[in-house]
Amino acid sequence: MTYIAKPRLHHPQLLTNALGLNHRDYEGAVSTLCAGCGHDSISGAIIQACFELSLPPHRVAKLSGIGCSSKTPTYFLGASHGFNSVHGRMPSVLTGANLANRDLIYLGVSGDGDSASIGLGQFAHCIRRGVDMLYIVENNGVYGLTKGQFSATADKGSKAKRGQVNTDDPIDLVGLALQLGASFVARSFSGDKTQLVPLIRAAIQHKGAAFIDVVSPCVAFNNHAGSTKSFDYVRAHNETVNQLDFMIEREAITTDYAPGTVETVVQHDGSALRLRKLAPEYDPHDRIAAMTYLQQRHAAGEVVTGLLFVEADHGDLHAFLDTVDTPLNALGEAELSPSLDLLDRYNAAHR
Ligand SMILES: Cc1ncc(C[n+]2csc(CCOP(=O)(O)OP(=O)(O)O)c2C)c(N)n1
Ligand code: SF4
Ligand SMILES: [Mg+2]
Repeated sequence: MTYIAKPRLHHPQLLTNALGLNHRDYEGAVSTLCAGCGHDSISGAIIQACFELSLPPHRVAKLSGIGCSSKTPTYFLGASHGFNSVHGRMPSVLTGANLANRDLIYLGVSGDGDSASIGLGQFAHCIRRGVDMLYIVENNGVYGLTKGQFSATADKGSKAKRGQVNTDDPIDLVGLALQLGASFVARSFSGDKTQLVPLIRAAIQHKGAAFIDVVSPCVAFNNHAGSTKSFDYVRAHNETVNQLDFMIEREAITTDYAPGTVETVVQHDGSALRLRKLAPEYDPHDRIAAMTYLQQRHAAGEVVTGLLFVEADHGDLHAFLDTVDTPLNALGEAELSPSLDLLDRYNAAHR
């Protein structure tokens, strides 16, 4: 239960990271989600990624909307800043927080209903503005919290638990994120932590709008035959275009790969993405080709996963607005109040 804190006791020899913290230091309260819910696996992947990156928990701000998915920030990073906003409104709250304090690491957690239905406009503007964040959608194709109605990401022709057929075309948030200018776009599966953890690590280190759509089966309402968001369907139709290894600057690149199958992408902070190409024709630097490829594979019933697009030096909202390096919330009266002389000269320049 959310109100029951986890006992602080742990094995004295738990692995510690560069900050001397162990895995438990990145956990949150006990989850109240259904046993087997994909969202809990994503929380586990976030905990693992933040532990491996040695992130100081107090430097992270986690924000969400409303839904089972949006409840999950309570279950990880218990020592971080958290804000559970209104349904579909997480992106504007996150944008405001990021503008006020550019020094925190922003993690937006949302659901397919939260982002593709009521919050679609908010999602779109946050992505196109290039807010520096990792935006995760835990995508189960239904409104889990309100008992399993189809959401806007449910595939046309897919079946609800009681047999109704969805007649609407789906919204593909990955396709939208690509079209709207996100500079890091990936899709993964809650049942594949080997793929998901490095993607989360790389996306957190990425400067700019990073988006990961994680297919995350709802075991209560959308895990039956006829669903395209079930564990069985995704396992059978997963087409992984590449496999990612992610190294922060201080880590040595140790993995050996056959030449020609691997590409290294260096990000602005010196961290390196090593991409092992599984679909040699797939180019994660070509935004338009990526959109075409995704649509073609979707039409064939495949779920394309991996790092789908990356532009390491795209920049972020603060770069576009040319804001000062000091977080706005740390500016004092002296910086915020121009002298009379400066004000006169500024006004004169506009006459
Ligand atoms: C303004 C408003 N409208 C409707 C609701 C009811 N509501 C709560 S959660 C939800 C859908 C959540 O779906 P999703 O974001 O996919 O999360 P999931 O539970 O599937 O993880 C809805 C419609 C609400 N809380 N607020
Ligand atoms: S209703 Fe579905 S999404 Fe919500 S906790 Fe249960 S399995 Fe997860
Ligand atoms: Mg949902």
